Amino acid sequence: MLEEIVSTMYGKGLDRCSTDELYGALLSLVQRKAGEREIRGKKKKLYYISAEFLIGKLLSNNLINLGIYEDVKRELAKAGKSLAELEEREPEPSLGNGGLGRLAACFLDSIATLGLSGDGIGLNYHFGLFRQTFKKRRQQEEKNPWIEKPGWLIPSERHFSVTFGDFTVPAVMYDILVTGYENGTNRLHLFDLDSVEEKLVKKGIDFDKTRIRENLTLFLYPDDSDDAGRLLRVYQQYFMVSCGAQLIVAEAVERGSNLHDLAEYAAVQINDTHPSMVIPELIRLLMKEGIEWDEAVQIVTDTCAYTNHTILAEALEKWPVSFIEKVAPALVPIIRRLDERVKEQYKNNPALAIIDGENRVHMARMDMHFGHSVNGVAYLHTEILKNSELRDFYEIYPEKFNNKTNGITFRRWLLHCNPLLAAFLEETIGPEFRKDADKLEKLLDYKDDDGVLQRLQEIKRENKQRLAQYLRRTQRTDISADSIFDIQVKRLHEYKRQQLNVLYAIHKYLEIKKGKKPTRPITLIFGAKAAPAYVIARDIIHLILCLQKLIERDREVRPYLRVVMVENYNVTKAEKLIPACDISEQISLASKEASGTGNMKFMLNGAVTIGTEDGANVEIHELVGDGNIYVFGEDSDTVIARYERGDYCSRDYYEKNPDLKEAVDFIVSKKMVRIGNKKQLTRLYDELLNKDWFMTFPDYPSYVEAKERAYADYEDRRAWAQKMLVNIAKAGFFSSDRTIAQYNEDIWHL
Ligand code: 26Q
Repeated sequence: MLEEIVSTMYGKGLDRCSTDELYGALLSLVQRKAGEREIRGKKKKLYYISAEFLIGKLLSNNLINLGIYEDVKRELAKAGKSLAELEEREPEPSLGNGGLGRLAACFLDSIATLGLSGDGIGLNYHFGLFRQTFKKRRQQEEKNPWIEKPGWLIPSERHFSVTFGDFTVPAVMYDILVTGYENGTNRLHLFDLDSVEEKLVKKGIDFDKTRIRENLTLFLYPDDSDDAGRLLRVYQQYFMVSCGAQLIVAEAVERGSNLHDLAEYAAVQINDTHPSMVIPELIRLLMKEGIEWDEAVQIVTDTCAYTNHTILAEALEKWPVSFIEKVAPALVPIIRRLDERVKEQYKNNPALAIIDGENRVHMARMDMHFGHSVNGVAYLHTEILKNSELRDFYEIYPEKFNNKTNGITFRRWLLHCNPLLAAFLEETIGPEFRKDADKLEKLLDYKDDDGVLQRLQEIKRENKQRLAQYLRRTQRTDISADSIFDIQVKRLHEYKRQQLNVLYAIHKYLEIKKGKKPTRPITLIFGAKAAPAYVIARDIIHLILCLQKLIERDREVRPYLRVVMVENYNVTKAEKLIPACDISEQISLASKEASGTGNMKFMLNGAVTIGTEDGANVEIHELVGDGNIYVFGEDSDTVIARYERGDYCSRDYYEKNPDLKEAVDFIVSKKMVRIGNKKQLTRLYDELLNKDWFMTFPDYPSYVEAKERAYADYEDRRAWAQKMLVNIAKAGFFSSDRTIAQYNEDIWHL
């Protein structure tokens, strides 16, 4: 199959092609085969609008979904070529920050896999999210170019124009084909400007924030925590939704809509509040086509649905009216009119208003009033939205609220990233699990089968060895596959509590120094990017890197404990780390992690979770049972009540617990300050002692206890393998195919 392609493309044999030529040939093969399967001719279509699509590398995944992975691999091998080398050559598009963006990518895969008609709408960030490097034990940011020709982007025929306050720009659209697993193909539409000037980026990720025509799609905004460049972010958002709305309306008309019936032709899912301006923009477009106000509002409400991904108040977007006035003046009268309607209807509750007393537009409130569905992303998260965070809205619109527990695509997070496990599962329980994730439960029949338990351990060990090799090659760190791999990888945020894990590492270090050695060596692996302006997050990275160095240099401790921080954690690295994990760290402060999706990926690959009763951990716990997860810490009710009382004092815990005190004090010890930066370490120490907003200290004792228990249990290798088996067997629920089927059943009705 490839032989023919390279012969037409380059006029030579496979064996004589360069890596780039082979890659080009595979691109063209995939694009052709994927194009043949496009899902067309359905009346109603879903548009998943999102500022982020963290799609990861596409080649292998597409080969798997098209059912030609093995054939291609074999044909290449025959010519002495390796598919792995081509996989490595592919750049990773990093068009997302973390969970929300990766979820959008898993959803596109499942939508196509279920044969539903649904496209993604987003932006074509030229440099994506920053690439992380470590210098002097600190995070540095670099641009991350990923666009190449030939590549996955297909320029489209459609052109739009977007009018901002001071100028109008012509927009271009690129498409990436999204293949379903042995099913149809949809598209991810990424909008861009021809006038974007990559040379605007000088050092690192610095650029002139004011030159919108030239900078609009240079970078994905890396902050879910700070304020700089907010105006540019609003420009990005309006650009995205204006193009998206124009596309939605144009395609609906092409499919036969008269626009009065738009809701029968289009469903729009708003991924957090970043695309919320699509609501007033669609109203504007409908009114331009002659539809009256009341009807336009109703049509848009029937079309749009909103997903909430966070309960952190600071992440709920509120834009000053003046920003919108500057960026999208045409939307201001519409938003004001929507706001008047709300204020008229709910006179005595300012918490329901779209525009508040300080002239800020609350995007989520607009979504809840003028969308027909509001969903959280895990059972606990949705309960918290209904009962506390969005309670006022739940009271007026109980019928709009629903839960859709997140999921992950098993194509990428099992078949692709863990071929050994996938093959063994097929041998043991047959191939049905590939299409129907619930079939993984058949594995439970083998819970007492020594052969199966043995093989699960062998596969884990093999994956650990591969990871060790990879880290040796890429980061020059030597870790042993005989140690316990205890992994925490996710964005760096105080609520996710990497600092709690570090406190444990320090505790262990001090214990070893005092002569108490662990039964088996422990390798604590971290991976995390910090938002560039998030000072404390950067300090936590600094602390981890200092500790890593300290232990590397310590011949007494090094054989028993290692700390390794993986540079530039991204989808590609996740695919190598997750299959090699023994213990999955999911230790957010209860009530703060909406769902988590890494937790699901680890479970599916046979890691055992240590976690709080937060997000989807609650559902994992319920599925696997007490004996197959390590749960610790205060529950969400306790935490929420403590926030309400406002009486948390971290110093009290510090003073009452000598073990905790010793670990915290070590942050600013002579040893650490010699390796690290005193100012940064002290700032972090002070933050913990005087604030500790995410309450690591109350959970510290139970966390240490849970870790010790898990490490001790690990020594009963057979019993541990049974835990692995139960986790894998019960992971079926977390297939994004299930999640998407529920979205479709309850919200989209495609
Ligand atoms: C907001 C305003 C200004 C600039 C940036 C932002 C911003 C950017 C990204 C706000 C939020 C995000 C990302 C949020 C996110 O990733 N949330 C995660 O979503 C996952 C999928 O539902 C959940 O599993 C995680 O629990 C949740 O943290």
